[in-house]
Amino acid sequence: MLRPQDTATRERKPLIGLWKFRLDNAGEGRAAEWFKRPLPYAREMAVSASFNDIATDAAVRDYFGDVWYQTTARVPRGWSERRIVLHFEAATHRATVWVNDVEVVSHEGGYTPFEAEVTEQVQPGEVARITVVVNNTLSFQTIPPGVIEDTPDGKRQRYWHDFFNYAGIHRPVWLYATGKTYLEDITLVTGLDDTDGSVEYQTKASNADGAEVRLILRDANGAEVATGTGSTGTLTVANVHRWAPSDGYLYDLEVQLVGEDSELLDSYHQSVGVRTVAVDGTRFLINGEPFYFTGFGKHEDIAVIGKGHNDAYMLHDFELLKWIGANSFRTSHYPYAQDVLDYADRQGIVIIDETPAVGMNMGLGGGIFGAQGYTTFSPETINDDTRRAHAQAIRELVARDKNHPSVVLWSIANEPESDTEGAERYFKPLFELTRELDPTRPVGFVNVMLAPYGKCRVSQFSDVLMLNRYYGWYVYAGDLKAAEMAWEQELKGWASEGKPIIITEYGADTYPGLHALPAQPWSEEYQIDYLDMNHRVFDRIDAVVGEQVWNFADFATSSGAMRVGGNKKGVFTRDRQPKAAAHALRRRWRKDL
Ligand code: GCB
Repeated sequence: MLRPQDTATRERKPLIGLWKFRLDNAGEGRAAEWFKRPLPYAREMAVSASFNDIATDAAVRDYFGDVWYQTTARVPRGWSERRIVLHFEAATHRATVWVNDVEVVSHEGGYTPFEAEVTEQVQPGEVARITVVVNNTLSFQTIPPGVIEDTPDGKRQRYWHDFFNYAGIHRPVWLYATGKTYLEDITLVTGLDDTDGSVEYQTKASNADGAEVRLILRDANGAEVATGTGSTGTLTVANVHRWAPSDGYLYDLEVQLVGEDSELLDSYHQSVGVRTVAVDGTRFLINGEPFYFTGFGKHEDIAVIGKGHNDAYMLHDFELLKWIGANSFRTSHYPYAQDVLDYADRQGIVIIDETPAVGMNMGLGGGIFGAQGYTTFSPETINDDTRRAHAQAIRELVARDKNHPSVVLWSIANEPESDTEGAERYFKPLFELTRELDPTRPVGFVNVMLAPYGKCRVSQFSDVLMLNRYYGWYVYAGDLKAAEMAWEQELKGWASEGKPIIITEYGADTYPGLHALPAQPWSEEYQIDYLDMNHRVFDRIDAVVGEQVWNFADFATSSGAMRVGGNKKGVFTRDRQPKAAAHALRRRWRKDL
């Protein structure tokens, strides 16, 4: 699926702004066919934003079930004879869409795009009614998983991931038009041969019998550097300007479908960063050169708008990454908005791209999330149906992000149970699937402290070991000396596996403004000492090729005794002001200062 674009043959119309909205507490909307008329008793809701924090009411914030969105859009008059498509960049966690009275699409999974052709349902020049029922309920068969529990006070949604279950239409919606002959997909693989670059392409088109595929590759100044024809092939770029960390140089590949009479039937612009990625022993190579990841696990998390994408915040976050000397981040714990990936491409920021498979671990967080009382992998809990949903989440992530040069590594899950036979059985085919979908990038998953070196049965499938460790926080809190010894011992074990290791999480909750001398947990001083201790350990182990602090910024979680107004492990506050540790990290990471 190609993201909507304005080109010589395509036009799009954003459907963002205020939509009609209502909760469906009684679950009556589908049977009552609310899509057939103006949404009854609706309030207004911002699209794109999570709905949870807009109102002042816990009943809205903590709501789970169906919520309804509705808008009307006038279809541009000029779109007669065009193929018209309604496109959602995401609806969390699932949605069904009607255009006027007709159901046009349903989609499962909260962080990847979906669309439906609606040519037959709309009239150019006329107004169309678009109704969406979004459902944010999590079950053992969803990614991420959750469960609805009965309590004396009614039903409650529980889940095992440590971030708030923001939901709604929190990414843009588009109506767009193409010709009847159109490009469906483009897949690129780039390579390097000394000073030459190569761009291997594969295109897919629809209703394109008799049409020719033509390709024009232009450099950043718009100068043509290579051309080609045919639906698959390879372009060569002499003296290529490589895409590299902190040098987000992009070429523009225009793919055209041209008719017999030279008529331009479709045109799509795909940016291309020419680079290679490889694992060699314990080294992680970008363009053949060892790369050391510095940066963070992040979240899409902003006051009031929740997981809504916001360009201003995105730009500011990247400014902070640059300021602090971060060259990378992980899209913990779900695929981020496509604008973020596009911007990372342009900025030369390196991405570990993660699926929404988080919270698949019933052994975790007894003290944080309450006693679990479930078995992780079992016919009643995470089972074959869950794995099918997980496989689909991987397929959609790779399909969406395969052409981003910034994406160098797939993370197919965060901290699942991984020390049992059930885990091994569950994950083996998912690794195989990911490699089949994308043979060009390394694949891994993020290992949890409960499956330490010697116990994990899933790491055998990973090309890169990604470890989340909280020595000095969840264990040995306040005793950094003991933490340092235990951590180094475990890490040496992992290093003996001969794979590159990225520490994808290490962090300490820190209440901004809390000071303690000598340092104590939760103080700004302790966060610095904690990070220093970790860095001493990493610097002693060659196989460590990256450090990503948890977290870039404080973020919202479900409430609980372990969380003070959310998770406070941010190096920046939720409104993006630095804690003292930000300055310390900057001194470590900014080699130019
Ligand atoms: C983890 C999780 C992350 C949590 C973090 C924490 O291991 O991967 O989602 O937020 O720990 O702060 O406990």
